[in-house]
Amino acid sequence: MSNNYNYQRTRFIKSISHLKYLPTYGIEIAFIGSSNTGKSSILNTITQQKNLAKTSKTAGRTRFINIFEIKDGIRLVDLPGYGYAKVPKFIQHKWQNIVNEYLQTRTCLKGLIISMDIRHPLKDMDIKIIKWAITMHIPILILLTKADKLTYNKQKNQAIVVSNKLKLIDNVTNDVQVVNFSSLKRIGVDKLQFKLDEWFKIHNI
Ligand SMILES: Nc1nc2c(ncn2[C@@H]2O[C@H](COP(=O)(O)OP(=O)(O)O)[C@@H](O)[C@H]2O)c(=O)[nH]1
Ligand SMILES: [Mg+2]
Repeated sequence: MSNNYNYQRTRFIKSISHLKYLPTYGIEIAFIGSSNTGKSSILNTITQQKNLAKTSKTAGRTRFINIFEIKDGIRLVDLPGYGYAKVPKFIQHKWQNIVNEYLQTRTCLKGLIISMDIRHPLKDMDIKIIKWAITMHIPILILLTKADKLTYNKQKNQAIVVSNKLKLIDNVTNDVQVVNFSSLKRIGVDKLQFKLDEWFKIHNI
């Protein structure tokens, strides 16, 4: 099935440090996850633009909410990463506050892509966000990123392990889809686009 949205035409709108600068209409899918799990790379990969979202070798650099537009009223949002030890606690809190506020108040938010390094999945914060999203009826897709770091068999096994662990979490009654992803090897790109298409279509845009 071909994609209905032209992700290659995605353009950067702005970086914001406060929610009051967010657009007030349309719908958004947000990317969330620990720092350095490859969130910005995912955005570059699905849009086939090398430098759309700035990637970083130094984790924790993305302090702002970065807004991208696929077309008018349809946006992708790169949220600041959480849990980078080398950043002072008070700064971490500031970043997390904006993310918390975004999650709690943003009515445009129609789906969450949660990125977890395939080698270190389901950290405490990941589980908190998964539980929260399910309670709020926000659809989620879990990407196990940097899948290229494991052999094919280990990748497959890890996706099963994560799916099974999710089933043990309270509230996770509906099946949460877990997809192995690699920006480097372009693993899982079609599945991610398919999911985004599906979510956008629900809202008839
Ligand atoms: N091996 C591998 N490295 C990746 C992949 N995606 C991102 N990286 C690397 O991981 C680091 C963090 O990536 P970035 O996209 O900036 O992560 P973010 O902090 O979550 O936005 C960078 O050094 C990337 O080159 C991937 O699919 N495979
Ligand atoms: Mg980033």
